[in-house]
Amino acid sequence: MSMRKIGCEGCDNITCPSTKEVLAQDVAKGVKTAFHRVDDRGMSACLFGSGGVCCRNCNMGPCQIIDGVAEMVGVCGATAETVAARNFSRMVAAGSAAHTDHAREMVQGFIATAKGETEHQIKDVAKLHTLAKVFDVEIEGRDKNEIALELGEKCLAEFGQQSGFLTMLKRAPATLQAMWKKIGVEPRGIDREVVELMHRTHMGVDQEYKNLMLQANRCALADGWGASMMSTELTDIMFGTPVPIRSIVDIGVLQKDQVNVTVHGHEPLLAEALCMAAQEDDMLALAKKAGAKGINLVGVCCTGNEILMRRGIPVAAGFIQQEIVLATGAVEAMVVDIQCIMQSVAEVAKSFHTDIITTNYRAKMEGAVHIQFDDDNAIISAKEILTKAIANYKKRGKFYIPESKKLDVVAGFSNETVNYIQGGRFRASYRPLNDNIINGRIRGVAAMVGCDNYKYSDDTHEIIARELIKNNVLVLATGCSATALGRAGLMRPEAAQEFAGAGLAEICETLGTPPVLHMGSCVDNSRLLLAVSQMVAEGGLGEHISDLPVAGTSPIWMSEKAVAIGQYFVGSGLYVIFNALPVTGSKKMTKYITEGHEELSGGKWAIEPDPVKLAHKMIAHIDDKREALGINKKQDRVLFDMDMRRDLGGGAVAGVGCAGPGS
Ligand code: NFS
Repeated sequence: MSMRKIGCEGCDNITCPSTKEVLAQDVAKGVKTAFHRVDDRGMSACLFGSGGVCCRNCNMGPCQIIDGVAEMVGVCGATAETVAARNFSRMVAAGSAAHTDHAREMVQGFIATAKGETEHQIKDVAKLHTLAKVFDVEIEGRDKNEIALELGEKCLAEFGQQSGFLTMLKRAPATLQAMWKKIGVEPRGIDREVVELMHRTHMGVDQEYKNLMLQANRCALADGWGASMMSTELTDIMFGTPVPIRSIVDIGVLQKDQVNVTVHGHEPLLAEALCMAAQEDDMLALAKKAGAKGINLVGVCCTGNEILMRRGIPVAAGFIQQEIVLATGAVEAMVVDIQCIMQSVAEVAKSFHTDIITTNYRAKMEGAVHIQFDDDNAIISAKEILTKAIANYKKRGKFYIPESKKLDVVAGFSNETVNYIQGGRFRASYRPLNDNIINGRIRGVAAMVGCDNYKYSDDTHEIIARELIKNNVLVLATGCSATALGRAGLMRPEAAQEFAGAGLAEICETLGTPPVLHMGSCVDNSRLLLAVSQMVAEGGLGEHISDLPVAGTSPIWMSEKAVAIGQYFVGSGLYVIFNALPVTGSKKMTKYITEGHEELSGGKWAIEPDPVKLAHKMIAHIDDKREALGINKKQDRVLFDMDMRRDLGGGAVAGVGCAGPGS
């Protein structure tokens, strides 16, 4: 195969074979990607912006602040720490707002479903009952739709609630709830906390950085324990709680003889409707009439993760591959809704027969076709979108689809599944995980979340995850991090034997799981909050989330949502490490979030740009926590006999092919 030189320095950040292969083809010749634009910008990042000390919040500036230089405060007198805290807080507010608006749509879709106004159904009745109890909704003698309607309305009310506190805070350990109460950061209502944080960052309002950070905490907690958790839970109830499922993550999942439709964005209402419509006879007949063998729906970004987790639909691309997937020339339509969609996809699509179809009134784009997705007529909307894609099939010109690398992933590790595989249906629990952390086979747990970013090598997630699992740290992954780790082959059960340390490999072999567990999309980071809460409740690993040998990272983040997620993890007691944070222009603010914050919630931030060092800082944190718990003793390697295996698996050695928690 003749390879065209991709030819940009940013392209040095590409290690993914499929990405390289596509960009090297003639068909991709005219395509400019963000990798190229990182180069073309030809200037290094502004130091004030990177340090978080450029203030644009009023028209006396912009003011660029130099920490410690008396003349270089803002015109209003704002200091480096005030400006850094304001900018950081605005990122938390924007990230939380994004999750909030997504969650509101899901709750409204859930209510409409309960009323019978959509084509969807209440699928997971056991989970409906569990959540109904959390919200004090009566379940005895009531129809599932009746319960769902009351639950949905109670959830919706929490967006506009003005006082009291969010219901799902009570799912946190009592110790954490007490801490939140003591420092006054229990979120009262979801929208209220975003609005108040925006208000407090306005010129001349909250000028005490630590006080401002309290509200940043409250806002982020409203996201994690409110909006995101509601979204995950109600989506599971409506579309099914994920169970282990095999699929593929690679650009090579595009099909040469089918109508390829990529669904990109975040809200699964659209994606689910497309999945249903793509299987209907009239759509398949239309595709055949156009000369195609079928309709191949594949995912991009977090929507991809949603339909991978619940339906096993392959993921074609993570965030940094959204242009690459179009550069194959083999995509008839890229259907997008909200968030993480680069404006450049419309430009890339111009080189091909591809339509970019926007579907949400909130998120339009020049050069795209807009077909408004209507929840109440979801299948009709979905069919209109697919009809447009099918019509493009005949216009397809030269294209190139890389050979699929056929690296399977096993996804679907919801909390319910993790409970189930550890103990079967009758003894489902986190006990085996806690026990194996205590006995040292598993050193600790790492959460890997969030984005990819063109500025850094695309194998960063893989480097970190390999280092962690080699050192017996179990990895829980979500979002584009999960996609990258799937692409790297770390979500196959066999990866445990190939790459994990002996203790972790033994546990994975016993349970039949990969060493990296896919827990879903970015809103599904709320699953991680419940996982750590359950680890505390199970006992033996301390009384606080902050006692657990657990660490989190979003190592090459790009979205403000990642900052909101990081902050709700920190506000819940976790250690969270990013490669960079725009606060370093202020010494006080940096010290506060990396040290002082620990006094508030037990959690703190850390910053480390080098991926291997970052992994080792996570491991060092895990070891510190093990030491404090008195469990950091070296264990002799023990070979499991059958009795021990039975004990570990709660009597059932449940493989990933199990029917799952809801069965
Ligand atoms: Ni989350 Fe990052 Fe976007 Fe999903 Fe991907 S870029 S913060 S992982 S798709 S939201």
